[in-house]
Order: sequence, then C-alpha cells, then structure tokens
Amino acid sequence: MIDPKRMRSLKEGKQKKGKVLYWMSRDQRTKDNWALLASQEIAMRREAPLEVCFVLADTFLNAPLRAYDFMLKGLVLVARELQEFRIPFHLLSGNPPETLAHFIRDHSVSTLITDFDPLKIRRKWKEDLAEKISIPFHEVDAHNIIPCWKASDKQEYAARTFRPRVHRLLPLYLTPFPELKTHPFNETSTSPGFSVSETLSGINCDRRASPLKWLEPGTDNAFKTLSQFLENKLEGYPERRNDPGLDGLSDLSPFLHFGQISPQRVALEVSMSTCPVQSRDAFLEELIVRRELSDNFCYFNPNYDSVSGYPSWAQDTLDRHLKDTRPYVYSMDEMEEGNTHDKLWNAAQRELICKGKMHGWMRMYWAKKILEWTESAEKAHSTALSLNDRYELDGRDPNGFTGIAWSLGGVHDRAWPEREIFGKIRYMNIRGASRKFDLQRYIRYTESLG
Ligand code: FAD
Ligand code: FO1
Repeated sequence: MIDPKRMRSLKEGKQKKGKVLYWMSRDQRTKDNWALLASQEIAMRREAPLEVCFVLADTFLNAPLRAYDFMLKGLVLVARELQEFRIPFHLLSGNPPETLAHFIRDHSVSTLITDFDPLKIRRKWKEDLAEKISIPFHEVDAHNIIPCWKASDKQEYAARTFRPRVHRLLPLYLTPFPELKTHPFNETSTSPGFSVSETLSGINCDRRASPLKWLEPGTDNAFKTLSQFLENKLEGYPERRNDPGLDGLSDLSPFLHFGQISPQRVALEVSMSTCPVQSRDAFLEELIVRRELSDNFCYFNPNYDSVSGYPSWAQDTLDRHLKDTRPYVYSMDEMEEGNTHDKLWNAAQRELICKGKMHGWMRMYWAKKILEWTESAEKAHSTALSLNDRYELDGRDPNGFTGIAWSLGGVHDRAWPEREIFGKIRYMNIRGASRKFDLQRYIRYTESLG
C-alpha cells in the first residue's frame, strides 16, 4: 500500500471506469518511483489499464540542447523499461495542459496522477489542466524522501531549523521501495517509439550549450555512478568535497535533477555502506537536508527566482550598498566568455561551459563574484540564473534557484560583518579560496577541459 501521505489530491473529480495515466515529468524513471507505484496500485485495484506519458515542452526555463539531449536519451530508456512491464509510454509534445486534456479525452483516462515539483511553471501547468478535466487528479512527491508538504508547512529559515524536522520524520519515510509489477490489465504493451535526434531537431531550444560526452544518461548509468561513489569517494567526502581540484563529489546531480535515480534509493544505499558514519552523515546532510530545503524554499516562497525572495535584512543591506563603487564591472557577455581579471573565476566559468557541471564549492564563489561585479543585486541575480540554467546540466532546478538566493541574498544564511558592496551578505574571495585548496591545480584541470 502506498503511504497515503506521499499522495495528495489536486482535484476530486468524478470517478468513472477506464485507464489510469501517470503524467511523468520530474521523476523520469521506472525504478523506485512513488508516483508510478501509486498509479499502478490504483489501476490494479480497479483492474484497469495503466499508461505513462511525458509532455515535451519547448524552451523549458530556457533549457539548452545539452539538457534536452540528456533528458531524451534517458526517456528512451524509460520507454523500453516500461515495455518490459507491459506499460505503454507516450512522448507527447506541446503546451502540457492542452495536450494532456486532449490525450485524457481521446484515451478515455479515468484517473490522472503526476509527480510533485515546487517550480512555478509546473504548478501553473497543473492548475490550468485541473480546470480542463473532470476526472480525479492526484500528485505524488516522488522526488523528496519526506513529501515537501509534510516536511514543513512554511518556509524554513535555515538548515538548522529544517534539520530536526527531517531527522524526526526520516524513520517514517526512508523506507524500502516495493517492486513495480508487470501490468496485467493492458491490452498492448507497445509504445509509439520516438527518435532522440528527430525529436531534438524539432525542439525550439537554446543551442549554444552542446550535448556532453563525459556523462551517459539513464538509470543504469546513475547506479554505476552511485556505486563508483560508494566504493571510491564516500569515505573521503567530508575532506575532499570543498576542493574543486579533486574529484571528490558524487556527480549524481544531473541524474537526480532529471529524476533518473531516486534520492531515497541513494540515501538507502549510503546508509547501508560500511563507510565511517561521519562520511555518510556529511553526504546525507547535502542529499537530504540541503536538497529538500531547496524544495521547501521554492515551494513556500513565490519569489524564489528574484531579489524579492531574499530576507528583508538582505534586501535592505544590498540596497544600502547599491551606490558603493564597484572596482570591476563586467557585462553578461564578458562573464559568459570567462573574460575577467580573476583567473579562478574564469576557470569556474570554463568548467561550467565545457563540462556543464561546475564544482559545488566554486558555484558559491562564482555567484558571489557576479554580485561584486555588477551594478545591482537584480542584475547579478538574473545574470547568475541565466548562466547557471543555460549551461548547468543540473540547472533549472530548485537547488539552483536556492543556491543563487543563498549566495547573493543570504537565504538560509545569516548576516555577516558589513562591508563594501556586499553589506552583510557573506563574502568570499580568492585569498579565502587559496587557504582552502590548491588554486593552480583547479585552474590547470579546467584548462584541460578544452
Ligand atoms: P554532491 O556534493 O555529491 O551532492 C550530492 C547531492 O546532494 C547533489 O546532487 C544535490 O542533490 C545535493 N546537494 C549538494 N549540495 C547541495 C546544495 N548546496 N544545495 C542543495 N542540494 C545540494 N544544484 C543543482 O542540482 N542544480 C543547480 O542548478 C545548482 N546550482 C547551484 C548554484 C549555486 C550558486 C550554488 C551555490 C549551488 C548550486 N547547486 C545546484 C547545489 C550544488 O552545488 C550541486 O547540487 C552540487 O554541486 C551537485 O554536484 P554533486 O551531485 O556531484 O554534489
Ligand atoms: N519537464 C517536463 O514535463 N517537460 C519538459 O519538456 C521538460 C523539459 C526540461 C528541460 C530541461 C530541464 O532541466 C528540465 C525539464 N523538465 C521538463 C522538468 C524537469 O523534469 C524537472 O521537473 C524540473 O526541472 C525540476 O524541478
């Protein structure tokens, strides 16, 4: 039985006989997917067919070609896996509310389930769709271990206020997954296939960031990446994670962003590893507390993508320093090309462009320098967001909106001693970086990226 607390109703609707449809969006996987498991449970109870669809929307938050390439290659594998469970998969395209309303009518769908996402674009799609349909419409949080609306009923101030809630609820939610079953009530299991290259050529998206080669998409590759991390990197994670010149991170974020692996599965595997407890705890703090805190911020703060989402002390302090002299001011183009006086920052920008995944420690430094080198927080915010979401493979994600709001606007942080331009926003500089890690090693590494 799927824990009812993971599912909530978006629309009661009138129950009738007919197919159950899972509208897959954030959690693009067959394995360990609570939304898919709940959909199958409802279909089994009614001895009804079960189908899955994904609606391809053009220019999703200015997503680049490299993101659509990674995502579509993952979806081809999802379609194949679903076929093994005799569950048809439909790749639809167009504006999701209209496209889905037609599909539901034409395929006599009796119940609709979708996965949770705190981003405004997805919530708008669901609102618009709910007005067009009259069948029951449910939502399942398959992305957070603790459903976002269960973890807290308000925007949390900081990790330290969110962490106790998470640790209290984890035993209830960090549970093993039931297996998906071969579905007995589908007449056909065949899905209308699709080709990645053809689909990609039809998408109207930003083509500046080309597809990446260093990371293969899909659930199997996510699991390979996870086991490599568990075997070789988890033990040294606390010591190595803040040195961008070392390969100390899990590299799971692109798979987590596209939902190709369940964070709950990652947490279960990490918890069972024989690594020292402080390594496991350090990683789970990021994977669970930090990541689910980002969903909390985006879900409860409608201005998660702008300066007005910052706490008032941060907005005031940035306002007070608006007129401070900026020794350096760079345009978006100069920053995009990595053409500044700061070789460390240019290296981070090179990693972003060439690898599509900037090291986590550098993302803080990188964003804070954008604040220092632009004439206002508003301009800095939109510059950081555009570059982040144009090039990061894991971009267009609550973690990104929150990471930028933390760096520029003190979200989930505290006030620091006041200074030029930053006011009381936490400051970072190259001297601090050189105390933490070998700058040249990181710069040399990014030069090797091409
Ligand atoms: P690991 O250190 O191995 O972490 C494992 C997982 O824990 C990550 O995949 C992520 O899900 C979670 N995690 C780790 N650090 C954070 C964090 N600071 N906040 C929230 N979750 C975290 N993350 C994105 O997924 N997409 C983004 O677009 C993004 N933009 C960012 C922008 C800025 C300015 C900052 C400061 C952070 C940003 N982050 C973003 C958060 C973090 O840097 C990345 O999640 C992390 O570097 C991904 O690499 P990894 O999976 O190898 O990290
Ligand atoms: N979700 C969809 O339902 N349809 C899309 O066409 C789509 C495109 C897309 C492109 C890049 C990207 O990073 C994410 C994309 N997503 C899409 C959403 C994604 O699956 C996540 O739901 C959110 O980005 C994270 O909250």
